[in-house]
Amino acid sequence: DSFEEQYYPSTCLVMEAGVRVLRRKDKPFDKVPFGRLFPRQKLFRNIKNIKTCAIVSSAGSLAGSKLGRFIDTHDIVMRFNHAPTQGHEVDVGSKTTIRVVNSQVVTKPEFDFAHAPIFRNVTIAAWDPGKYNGTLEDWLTSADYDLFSNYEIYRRRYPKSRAFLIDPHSVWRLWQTLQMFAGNRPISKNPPSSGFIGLALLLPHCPQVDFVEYIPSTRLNGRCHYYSKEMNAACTFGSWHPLAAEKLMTLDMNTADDMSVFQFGILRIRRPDKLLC
Ligand code: NCC
Repeated sequence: DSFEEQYYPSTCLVMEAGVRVLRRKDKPFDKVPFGRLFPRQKLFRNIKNIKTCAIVSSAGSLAGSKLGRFIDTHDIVMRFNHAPTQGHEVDVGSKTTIRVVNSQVVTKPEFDFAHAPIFRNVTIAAWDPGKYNGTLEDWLTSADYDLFSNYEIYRRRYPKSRAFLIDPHSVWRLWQTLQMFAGNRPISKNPPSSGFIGLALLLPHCPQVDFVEYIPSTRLNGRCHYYSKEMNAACTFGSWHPLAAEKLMTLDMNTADDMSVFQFGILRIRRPDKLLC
């Protein structure tokens, strides 16, 4: 077989993982009180008008990037967990459309998920991996962090909010996609990071995604986050999440040139044509 015939685009693989949010009709949530609180709306408004999206990683090397204005030009801006914009606008912008948050952030008191202004007036997509091969019934009692109670509090408090839960099965399908891409190198049996989950969630809704400072640029400074002084290279290269595999696969999807990726810190990923996949 020629290389041409064997090659199947990574973007197609990621789209096929089908990372999705849970809906009211999904069993067993149709019978669970907080399941009736899932928003009826679509994840994104006016999807036909969405042309460009930015995903802002929380990497330390965003500090000093001055990418804020560029980030804010996108129709949709995705951020993660409690990553702030206030005080960092020049580097990371000020617009936020959606936050992908892990279940620790929903649960741990220090993040104050149900009250903190940072989680208001933005779309929320919360995730928790549960057990690999677990059923959704199992997940209700065996989530890594019991995100359901705070989710329910949040939804009751803000009934007009757009807060969704990500289907944990789709998170593990994404993990399988990563393992497929990595071939015979075993990746860690932990879920992908919020960054990669966010990319897979967003790509089907967006023709062009600019992922900022996910592949580390030459600004790489050893800091974990742009918003804290903590030094930890594992945040960038991975220890618990299969982060290196995620980043290799994402680099495989990139269409921007090296100047853009490694000097500016911007990867560009185009949604594949349906005929291609
Ligand atoms: O650090 P975190 O991630 O919130 O970062 C969000 C996403 O940005 C990308 N990233 C981050 C730092 C860095 N140097 N390089 C990067 O590429 C990653 O894609 C990452 O997903 C998470 O994925 O949810 C994570 O959350 C934190 C933590 O729970 C929250 O920040 C709340 O404090 C996890 N850290 C710990 O549990 C200690 C982290 O492993 C994953």
